[in-house]
Amino acid sequence: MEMTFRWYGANEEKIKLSEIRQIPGMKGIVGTLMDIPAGEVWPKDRIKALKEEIEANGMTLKVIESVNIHDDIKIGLPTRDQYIENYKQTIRNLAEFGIEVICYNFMPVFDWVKSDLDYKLADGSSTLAYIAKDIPEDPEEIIKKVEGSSNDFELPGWEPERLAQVKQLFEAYKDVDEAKLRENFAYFLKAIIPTCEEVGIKMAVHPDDPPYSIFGLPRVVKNRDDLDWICNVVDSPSNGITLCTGSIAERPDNDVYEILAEFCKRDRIPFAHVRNIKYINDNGLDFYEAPHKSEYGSLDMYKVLKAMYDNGFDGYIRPDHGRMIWGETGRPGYGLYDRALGAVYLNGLWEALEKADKK
Ligand SMILES: [Mn+2]
Repeated sequence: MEMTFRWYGANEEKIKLSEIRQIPGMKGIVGTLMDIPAGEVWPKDRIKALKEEIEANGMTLKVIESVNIHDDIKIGLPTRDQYIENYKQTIRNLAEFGIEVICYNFMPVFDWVKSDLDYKLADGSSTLAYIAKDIPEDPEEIIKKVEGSSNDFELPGWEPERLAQVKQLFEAYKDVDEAKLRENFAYFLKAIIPTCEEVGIKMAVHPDDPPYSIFGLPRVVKNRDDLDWICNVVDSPSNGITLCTGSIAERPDNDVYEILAEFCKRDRIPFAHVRNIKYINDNGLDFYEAPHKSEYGSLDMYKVLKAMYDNGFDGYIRPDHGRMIWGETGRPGYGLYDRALGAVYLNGLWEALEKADKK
């Protein structure tokens, strides 16, 4: 297990690499080139510069999150083949600089949806929350709402240029149901996985967030059977999962511990996002993102890490979102302090598991 921290790049962040390296046990950065539009090839000189900047701060760059998938691939337009070729070239370019894992998602239009990016907790901190009744029916309203509370940071997967065309985007997806989206997903994986095998990259799909349909959009990465389908459609160690405990558990009927155990055992989890969520309002939908420690949320973090440890997890892990604490302001979910606390706590649980095992 290697602990990592998501960082959006010097031009997109107020958090410095020199600060992240001071988190005890922090080994690597989960990096990205946020300004490169989906569908374009990531230039080698940019990847090289990013890697060197991170290594100069005593950490490694082994995981990229995300290389986004162009909508034409998800919709299945004839133009997809060129975008897939570009994606393959990005895979080759990343492999050349030692990248091992690429996290991505296969969700139409929105990468994630929350109703509230500044949900106040009793201790005075704020966090992200999903309250179903506060999700507007009109997708344009949710865009306004999210952009209005982003503290002027660009949010991952919410590129303003792309979402400015949201009506056209919905129109383009109108004939894409779950069966069609799955077919387009299989087409994409069949095209790129041989390249990944050739250069030693593992693709790791992030579960849908939330893991059910909203705004009438199809969802195909939402539960155990979807993950099983993905692993089987191209049966390769290069075709894996970013197991996000929060996203999977957003459906209480998803057994996150069982899912972790199964897919770790199958060696299909090269990367994990570990966070806690707290179910509220008893409707099976509403939750907020809790501090990582088990007692604050609905997930048992010891059980989460034990399911991973006992089933041979040897990939990269990162604390997922954090609250805003100690007066910090920044990109919602991605402050420094609470994620640092999460990383140290997860490292502590892991050390206990290792030492108990070796007794
Ligand atoms: Mn996640």
